[in-house]
Amino acid sequence: MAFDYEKYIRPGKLPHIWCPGCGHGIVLKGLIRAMDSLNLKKEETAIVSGIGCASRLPGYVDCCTLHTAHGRAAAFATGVKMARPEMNVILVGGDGDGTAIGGNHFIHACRRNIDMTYVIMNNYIYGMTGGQFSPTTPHMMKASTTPYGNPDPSFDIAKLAIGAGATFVARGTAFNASQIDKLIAEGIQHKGMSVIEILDDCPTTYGRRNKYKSVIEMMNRLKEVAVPVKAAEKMTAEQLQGKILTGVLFKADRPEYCAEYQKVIERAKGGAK
Ligand SMILES: Cc1ncc(C[n+]2csc(CCOP(=O)(O)OP(=O)(O)O)c2C)c(N)n1
Ligand code: SF4
Repeated sequence: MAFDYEKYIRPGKLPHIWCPGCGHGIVLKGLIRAMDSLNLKKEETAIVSGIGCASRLPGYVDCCTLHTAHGRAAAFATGVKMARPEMNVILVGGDGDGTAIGGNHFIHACRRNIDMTYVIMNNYIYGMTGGQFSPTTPHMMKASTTPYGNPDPSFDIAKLAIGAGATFVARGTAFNASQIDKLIAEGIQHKGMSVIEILDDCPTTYGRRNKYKSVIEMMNRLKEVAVPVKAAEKMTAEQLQGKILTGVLFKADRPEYCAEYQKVIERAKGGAK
């Protein structure tokens, strides 16, 4: 039987805003399948976002949702989790929202290892505002603000998250849709800060400008560059040149923030110094 997405969708919010071929819809469906596979209760699940095309995602999902200010998803989500630690807190947003204006909130949520799951849709661009370059725009690729090519080196979101202290870090692509739900579900089950980067595409402001002829061509690029971590172990440095690792990239055990905070509350109640 076909999967019933409708039970998780707010019909009144449709049609969605995304362009044909935008990868964000693939991520929305992956997130819904992940929620369903874990049997998450709608009233115990909060999806929090900032601003951008990717950040419109929570509006379509029938659970507790917060659409906040640009870059501030991690700050609002931290508040939700601290006030209601029993809730499943999922953040969603774009590379611009999460690693440019929201970069500071992102690294500190990772540092605290607070039990939340951050799904970052990396389409290399500020899609909503017309395609300005972001911290993940690849070197020398074009954006509206770098019409002759982007001279900046780009962030590796997964490495940034690991370096900042996240204890579950994974990467998938919009091409491999069936992997997205599994990575998100594993991230939600992990106790601590989980970051799942999904490479997806903005054909409208990035694809056209960089001379991709079609969405299919962009999808094929994702297919070609992605290498599962297990397969990468058997490849040489030369073979891995220009490839992007996918799957679970990092997993560690470290004290979780809400639990640590609770200990401080208990100590304060007991009058301990
Ligand atoms: C404080 C503030 N600055 C700038 C903006 C304009 N703005 C809206 S969305 C956006 C970029 C979103 O890019 P990204 O997070 O990568 O998501 P995408 O649209 O590509 O999915 C910007 C700069 C804003 N809304 N608020
Ligand atoms: S502008 Fe780009 S990111 Fe925004 S909906 Fe269109 S394709 Fe998606």
